[in-house]
Amino acid sequence: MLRIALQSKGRLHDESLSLLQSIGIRLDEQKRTFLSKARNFDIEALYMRDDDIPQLVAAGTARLGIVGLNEVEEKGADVDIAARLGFGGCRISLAIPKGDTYEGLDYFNGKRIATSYPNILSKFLKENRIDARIEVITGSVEIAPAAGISEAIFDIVSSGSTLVSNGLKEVEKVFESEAVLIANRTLDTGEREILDELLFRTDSSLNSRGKKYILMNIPTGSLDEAIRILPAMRSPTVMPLATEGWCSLHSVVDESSLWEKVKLLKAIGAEGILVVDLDKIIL
Ligand code: PRT
Ligand code: ZN
Repeated sequence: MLRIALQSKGRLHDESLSLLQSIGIRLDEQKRTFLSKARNFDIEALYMRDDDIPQLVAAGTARLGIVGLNEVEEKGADVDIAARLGFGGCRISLAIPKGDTYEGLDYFNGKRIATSYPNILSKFLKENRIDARIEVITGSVEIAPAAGISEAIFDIVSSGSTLVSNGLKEVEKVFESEAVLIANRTLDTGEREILDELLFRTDSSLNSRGKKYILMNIPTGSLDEAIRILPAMRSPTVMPLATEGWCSLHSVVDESSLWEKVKLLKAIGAEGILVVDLDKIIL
């Protein structure tokens, strides 16, 4: 039984559970207490505050964990980053009052900077030879300048709207983060096998993000051109239709270029175009 630490509530909770669910691991939501066993996989979930997850995994109390890379870095936890999970994306940035002129890092010399990430910040300041004072506060860092606690802040930014509504502007992006799957460094062979299975399934789920399956009927004469428009993983699947001079073409396409490709395909005679959601891509 491999124990995985998940955030008990908060921004990463729902997506961590839906990722596990999407790879066939069902944790009983109703029975979600401190510890819950998966019904169909050799895993049990331990629900914790995200701050505690890196150390728990480093110490081995949980063998795996899902947490923001920012927490792993801040805690300096000695764990393996087994996979980047593509959700919980954010950055930790330096921000200052929006009316201030900013010409570079020199701005911060002699200033106070409020943050909940003192370790990441002090490393950055040291590397850049900036002499600033770090004011550690947990929560509502964005109000520190207005409250006279500091002149600047170093905090998580996602859309940027929290900064704007507090009269601040982002001036340096210091650390890029997303949710990661972390692993204890001393997994035994059995634990490693479970992790490998998890990674294999996670990959297939992540591979299908932002992709659609597309199929259409196309005049045989336009086939070469259609294949140029739609490069597939190996090559598109082509099947003859009962109607002479026509075939069916199947491929996978990035959602971001879907409509542009549909337009090109229609222009060369594609008909009956179907676009289907993809759940997994197993390479
Ligand atoms: O209770 P627990 O300790 O477990 O949770 P928490 O309150 O410490 O963390 P939580 O749930 O807020 O965030 C968990 C993780 O989500 C973080 O460690 C990041 O890895 C990731 N994440 C992604 C974010 C954001 N986006 C985010 N926008 N964490 C926090 N924010 C906050 C930020 O602190 C700021 O107040 O959102 C605000 C900024 O958002 P924008 O969109 O206005 O820029
Ligand atoms: Zn936290």
